[in-house]
Amino acid sequence: MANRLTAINELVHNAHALVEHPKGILAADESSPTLTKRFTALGIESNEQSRRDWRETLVGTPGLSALISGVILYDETFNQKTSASDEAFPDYLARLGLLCGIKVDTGAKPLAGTDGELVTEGLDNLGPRLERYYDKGARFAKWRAVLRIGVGQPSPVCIASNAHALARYARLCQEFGLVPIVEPEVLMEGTHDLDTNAAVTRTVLTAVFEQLRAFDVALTGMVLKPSMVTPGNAGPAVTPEVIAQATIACYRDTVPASVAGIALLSGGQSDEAATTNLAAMHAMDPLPWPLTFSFGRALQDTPLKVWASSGQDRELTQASLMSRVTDTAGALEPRDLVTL
Ligand code: 5MM
Repeated sequence: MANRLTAINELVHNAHALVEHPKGILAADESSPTLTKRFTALGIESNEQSRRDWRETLVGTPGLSALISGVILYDETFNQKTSASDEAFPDYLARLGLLCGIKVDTGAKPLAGTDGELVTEGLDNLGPRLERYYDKGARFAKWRAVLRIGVGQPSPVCIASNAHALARYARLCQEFGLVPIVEPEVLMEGTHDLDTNAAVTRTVLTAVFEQLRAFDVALTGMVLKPSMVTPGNAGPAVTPEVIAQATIACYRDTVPASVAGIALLSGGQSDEAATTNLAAMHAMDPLPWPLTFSFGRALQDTPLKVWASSGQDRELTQASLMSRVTDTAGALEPRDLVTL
């Protein structure tokens, strides 16, 4: 890095580029076991080549960079070359006008002292890994913490452990020139109601920002990737407007206006629900931060079915992805931010 000022300028520039209207982020960083599960459910064989072909098809979608700012890759893909042009994926993304992201956590593991709760690991040796990723073309990174709602859960120790790890990761990313995407996901599995999720999400985000401040993370050079405030998937259903109000109220109270932006995850919601909820949030302008999407399943599930049912037809699959991306980006209204 030339000096700290140059580094901060680049971070802030890239962080804002990630959430610049009308773009969002494509999360294609499923670990191999997760992608294998998704492939197997649709009868697709999962191996290094088939996973490479799937990711190459997605990112090679013509016109993608008009609506997608960046793509989050998994380490396997990051180190692969494209079959068509024999380019390293980070170089391929750069040529297509897409920022290259990399998932750097090593997964959620059992947290000792809790009743089956999880803490995300990956801090060991993270600095040298980030340096290598930056040198090979990554410009942002992602770390996902998962918090389950249940009786007495998430526990204070689970929240504190994950918030601490997210902040350590974020600070290290910024030291190595990568924009950290900070992802504390409150899972939607369960019978809980909306208010329960709202209370948990509020507590989690408060803890995360306390830790980010403790580590002096530059908020202008990071993107928050939270879950929407919804009832549990087996809980009492509410309208998109109620979800939007609860979500935005929660973020207003906990997310400083100085973050570069918020890029929501879809969390296993249907394509339609994720997009409708995002649109309902945008109807609540003015908002203090750019608000966009960083969806995995809500962008990929439909194209993956097309990929499977069409005998891996590239054009049909890309048309399906482009349709999902267009619908989702269509939920983002160009609006003035709140003037503070
Ligand atoms: C795309 O999947 C990401 C990696 O998941 P695993 O580590 O479980 O394999 C995941 O972090 C994803 O980026 C987020 O969950 C957002 O994706 P969704 O599908 O919730 O929008």
